[in-house]
Amino acid sequence: MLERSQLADNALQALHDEDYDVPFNTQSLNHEGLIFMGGRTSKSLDGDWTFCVDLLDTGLRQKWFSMVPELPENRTEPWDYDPFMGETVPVPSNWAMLKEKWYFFEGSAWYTRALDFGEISDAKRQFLRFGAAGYDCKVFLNGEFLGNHYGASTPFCVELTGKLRPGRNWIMACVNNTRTRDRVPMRNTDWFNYGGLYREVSCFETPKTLLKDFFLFLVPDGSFSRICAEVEISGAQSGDAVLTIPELDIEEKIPIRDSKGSVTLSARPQLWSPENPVLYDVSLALDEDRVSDRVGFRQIERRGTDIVLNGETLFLRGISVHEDDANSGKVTSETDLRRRFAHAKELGCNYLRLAHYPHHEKAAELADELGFLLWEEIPVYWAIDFANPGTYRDAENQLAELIKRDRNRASVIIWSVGNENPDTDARLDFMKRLAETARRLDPTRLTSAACLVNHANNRIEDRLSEHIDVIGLNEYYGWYETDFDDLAAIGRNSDPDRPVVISETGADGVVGEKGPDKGLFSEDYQAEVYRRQIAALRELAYVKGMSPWILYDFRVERRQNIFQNGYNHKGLIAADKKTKKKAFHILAEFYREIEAGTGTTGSVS
Ligand code: GCB
Repeated sequence: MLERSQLADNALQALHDEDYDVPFNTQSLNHEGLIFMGGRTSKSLDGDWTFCVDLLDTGLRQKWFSMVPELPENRTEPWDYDPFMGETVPVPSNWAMLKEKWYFFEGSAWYTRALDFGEISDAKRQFLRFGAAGYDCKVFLNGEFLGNHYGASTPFCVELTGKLRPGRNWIMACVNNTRTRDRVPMRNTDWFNYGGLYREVSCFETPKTLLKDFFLFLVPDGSFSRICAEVEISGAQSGDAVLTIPELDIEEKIPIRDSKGSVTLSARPQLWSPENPVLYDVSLALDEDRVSDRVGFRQIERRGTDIVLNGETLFLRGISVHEDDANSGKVTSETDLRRRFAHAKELGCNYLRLAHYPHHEKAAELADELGFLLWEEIPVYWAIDFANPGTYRDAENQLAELIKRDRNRASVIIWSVGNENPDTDARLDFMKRLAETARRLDPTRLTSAACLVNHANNRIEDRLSEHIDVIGLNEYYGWYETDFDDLAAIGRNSDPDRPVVISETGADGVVGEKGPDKGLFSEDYQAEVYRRQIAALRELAYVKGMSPWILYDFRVERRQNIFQNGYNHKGLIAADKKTKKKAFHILAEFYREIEAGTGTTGSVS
């Protein structure tokens, strides 16, 4: 049967064209369009959006986005979907958490909502901002395709200027979470593939000329006495921006040429640290536009095998954490974040690894306020199509979006460019370039990657090491690797010239009746692995921190044995985010010792 839809260019094409999606993959919504948001007023577009899962991509084939509202009785053709009525879902949300029949759904889903504007001023620009959409998000306004964004965990902006009409407008977003070879991550991950508009969506207006990017930092020259501001504007080539930091008596003009400007100033701010997380109110103005932020100043560097904060060596007492919740999936609330930091504090942490993708932007804001150091990461995870230039472009864009989003956060000390990737030539080139990009966009932080042990040689040996500042090492002695003696052998055989942090180690431990009394998956077994790991690691002088795997149990499709039931149980706290396991207390005790200066790592250097 042929379709009669006038909405498709021609009815046959809608059925027979297998390149129907090609025009919608421009990836034109990327870091270049990201706008600095601090202090801007925006209108929330959270709440109910009409929603439909679309396994066969019928919406793109039939061009659902070009439909206009029409009463059912007035329609002249049978619509296969009506974006303007019917089922709604709340935004932000992950569809997997809303209905059982959507739990494992992977494909496209359509979100639609009205956007009402009164008068539209010619003197203003209008934008949408999506906090994150997993994974590909195609955006339409009143039937027009405005671009798509790749990457499930970073924000993007869509310019609406000149396209809005007074009164009612319709936004549609087609969000697709299909796992494909070219994406970042690829097809196989040890976390749940949550799809949807799962972070906040908003719209905002700016003057014609706007402050697009604002990076403020303590110049990392060891003097702790110079602050640098870098600014980028949009809508004009030149102008004068004004930087104000009242508590430091700074009010300074930044001349803009070719849309960019920078200034370096003498200043002696109090230094930010986990013990003294002091933040300064800063603002930046350019003609009509004004943004603000709360910024901490501190210097992080590596010296030999040391990590040095504000001139003092540091041990990173950390824990890894996923963005995952038994009820809300990847949707993160401030309550959830505050609970996470409270648990980390109880554990004695000064550091968190936000694995394995950019977490909600509020996480780093709170870490700034509460005094935690952060490792932030992009999902260059396990197998990636390292030889594919399109995949590189996607990974680099995710990195750039993360850095532009968070580089005013004093808490963030490490940009990580990947996790457990095979040591091939293509991977080396790919990740080396990512590390260079991180340094180019932000010369004030350390780079890292979570590397694997070379089991053949029992050594820390990864060709990427010389291109990053900190070697992250994932090792699972006591769990995937049985012989703990090998961990000591790695200690003896390795001679890294830069700091090593144990970016992961751990074991599953299932709490309560569901877990076994002894052996693998028991709480006791997990606790014993922690005891033995701590005993081995405290001997390694070049280990300058650790972030064991992981704070909370988390949902994952690939773990299906009778103890796992769709969860990774390596949490020190169960998925209820309440029940602490025995291993929690063992790690807490070690961190207390380290903090008191009696448990620092030791004899092998
Ligand atoms: C790893 C991965 C992490 C997994 C963990 C595990 O090495 O980096 O994503 O969840 O091991 O539990 O196996």
